[in-house]
Amino acid sequence: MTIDTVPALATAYPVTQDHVAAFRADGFVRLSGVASAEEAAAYRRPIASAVERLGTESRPLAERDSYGMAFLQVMNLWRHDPDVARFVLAPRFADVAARLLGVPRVRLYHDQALFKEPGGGRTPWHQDAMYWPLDGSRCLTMWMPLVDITPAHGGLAFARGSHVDGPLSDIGISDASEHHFDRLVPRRGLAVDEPVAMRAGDASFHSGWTVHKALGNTSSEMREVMTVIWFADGLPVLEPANGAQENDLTSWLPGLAPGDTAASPTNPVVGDVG
Ligand SMILES: O=C(O)CCC(=O)C(=O)O
Repeated sequence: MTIDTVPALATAYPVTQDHVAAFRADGFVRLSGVASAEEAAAYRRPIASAVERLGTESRPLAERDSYGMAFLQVMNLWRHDPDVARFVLAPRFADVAARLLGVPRVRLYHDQALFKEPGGGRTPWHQDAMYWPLDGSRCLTMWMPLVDITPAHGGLAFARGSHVDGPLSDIGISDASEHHFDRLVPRRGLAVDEPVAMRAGDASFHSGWTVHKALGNTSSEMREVMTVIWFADGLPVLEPANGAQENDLTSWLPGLAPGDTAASPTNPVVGDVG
């Protein structure tokens, strides 16, 4: 497939005041039809083929730990495939991200495909920003299935309002994080927004500190999901608070140090919709 055959994704998605209010209050929002069925279908092939080409996991599910069983995780696809780059750098998606954050512009942090295999395990409760040397309240993730999914494919659940107090643990995605948040969520009186059926091209957007998890995939089909993470333009790089953040600094903000503006060549500004 050549670069001209994938759709541009350059028109605006109609983000409403209610979407913004929900994102700010709950820490996430679910939006229908961010990409049309045709647009999602056009990108499914290059993304799935990049996952196939670039993925490194070869162990059977039974030989993996909880993290490894949760998904085939392939990052930075946009740097390897021009068609996937059109998706990751799409003005429409970045414009939604900027509107939800309430900022003029966002920069790309990184992308990752999260394909949950049939029989793949749950994704334990966690907060993404625990991995990021950035102000997590100014970062967000788009999670978009490229195929129609039901909760049984491994839908995403959110703890509503869990983003407001920033970091609630320093535990990475693991059985320990699941255990920690399984106790913390009810103790804080947070409601769990259960997974919903989604059409290819629907998407959820969640804030960096929102506690979330995904169900295991009990279906017989691959859950093909693509994610993109952005942050508000102008953020400073923070002193890494743990080893995961040190790794992220090297991987996703190359050449930068704490105190620098987070704007390496791999963090382009995105978002000018037509
Ligand atoms: O797709 C999953 O299973 C988990 C997704 C997730 O944690 C994320 O996108 O931040």
